[in-house]
Amino acid sequence: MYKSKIEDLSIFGGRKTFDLPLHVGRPNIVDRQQFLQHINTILDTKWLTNNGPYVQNFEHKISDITGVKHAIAICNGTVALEIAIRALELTGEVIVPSFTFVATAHALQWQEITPVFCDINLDNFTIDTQQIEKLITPRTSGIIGVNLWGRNCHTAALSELAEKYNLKLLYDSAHSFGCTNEGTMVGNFGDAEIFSFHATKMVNTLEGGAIVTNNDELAEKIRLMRNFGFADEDKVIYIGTNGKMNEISAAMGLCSLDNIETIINANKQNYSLYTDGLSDIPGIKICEYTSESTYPYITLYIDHEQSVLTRNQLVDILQHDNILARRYFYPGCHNMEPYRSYFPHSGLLLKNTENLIHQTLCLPTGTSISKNEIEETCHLIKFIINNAKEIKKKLEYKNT
Ligand code: T4K
Repeated sequence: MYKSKIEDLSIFGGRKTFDLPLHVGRPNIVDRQQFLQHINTILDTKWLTNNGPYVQNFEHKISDITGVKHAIAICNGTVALEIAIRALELTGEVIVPSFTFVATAHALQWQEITPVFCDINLDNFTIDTQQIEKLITPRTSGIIGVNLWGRNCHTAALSELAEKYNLKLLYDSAHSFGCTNEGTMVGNFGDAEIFSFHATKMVNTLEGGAIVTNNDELAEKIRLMRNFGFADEDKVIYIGTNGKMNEISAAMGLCSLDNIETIINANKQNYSLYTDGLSDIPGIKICEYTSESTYPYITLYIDHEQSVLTRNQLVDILQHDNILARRYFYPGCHNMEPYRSYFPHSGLLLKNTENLIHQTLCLPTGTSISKNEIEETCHLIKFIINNAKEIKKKLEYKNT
């Protein structure tokens, strides 16, 4: 039911637009029957984990789709980052954007490597290649580029920098499985890349991730590190961890991959509905994708001066109406602990990040949101912004 007066907004006591919450990151569950059959097979064969047939099959499919020589399935994206960082022998300092999920920074700090936060480009929210050079010190051992929200880093410039300064180059492509970069599948860049297959990702394995690389030696090392460093039954040759993916996760991943076109098409259709529904709203811009992306996130950019309401006020109003918009990636890694205490002034170098953390929000997409729900969401946002001055006053009054 469309709202016609501001008292209809749930934040002011009106009925919620949706009875059940609409989530950002609702899992794509595409073929329940196939998944249940796989679970039965796994239980019958009694092979649950430790590089079982489903994991191997999943890895082959990842390699086939991305065209990367080696795909190593891992229990989640964070551990994938941790293993890749260790296998690449990163030490000292690594340059990384602050505008990312905190796992990117934590995977370094967890191994006592200092994440040195770099600003981002405003064209596509990826690491600012102009700033990197200023952050390099004798302790710098690598760069982690984050392909944020399915948008590509400036890979040519990053490769040039890595080569010039003899740095390792790793990509956090947690959001970018299935995307291409100037015609090449994401996964083929840098020394290695990682994907996340968490429940909230376009392709999901419940919890899961992968490291992909075209480097034979590195791949072998990563495989061993994923399994405690065992080279043979009783022979450990590296420090390792337990980074293995289990068979049920891999089965879920295979179901996702079998239906990847359906998921991408749903994302594209949602993006086009949002683009139509949110056009011509003052101060609201939907962040654009090129056709190289899988359109995994719907991100809005809010220009406070034009929209009158702040991003936080808009998120608050939407959440009351059961549209659980998210403030990804607020407040930026540099404003989270322990980084905030370690480097209290790092924000001074992060001008674009400091602005963006107050200006973006993500809306629901994927296979579980309907055309009707998107249209109602867009209509609600339009209604809110069209009545922004009055709403702002009422919010101020409510908070006094
Ligand atoms: N690098 C980057 C750039 C990343 O974005 C991430 C993870 C990583 C590395 C690390 O990869 P993983 O170790 O996670 O594989 C979520 C995800 O947990 C996280 O995977 C993701 N990025 C991040 C962007 O978002 P939260 O803390 O926002 O999750 P949560 O629990 O609030 O869930 C998000 C929404 O999804 C909620 O509204 C509820 C809904 N949801 C969630 C789950 C798990 C469901 O409807 N069903 C579910 O099963 O981090």
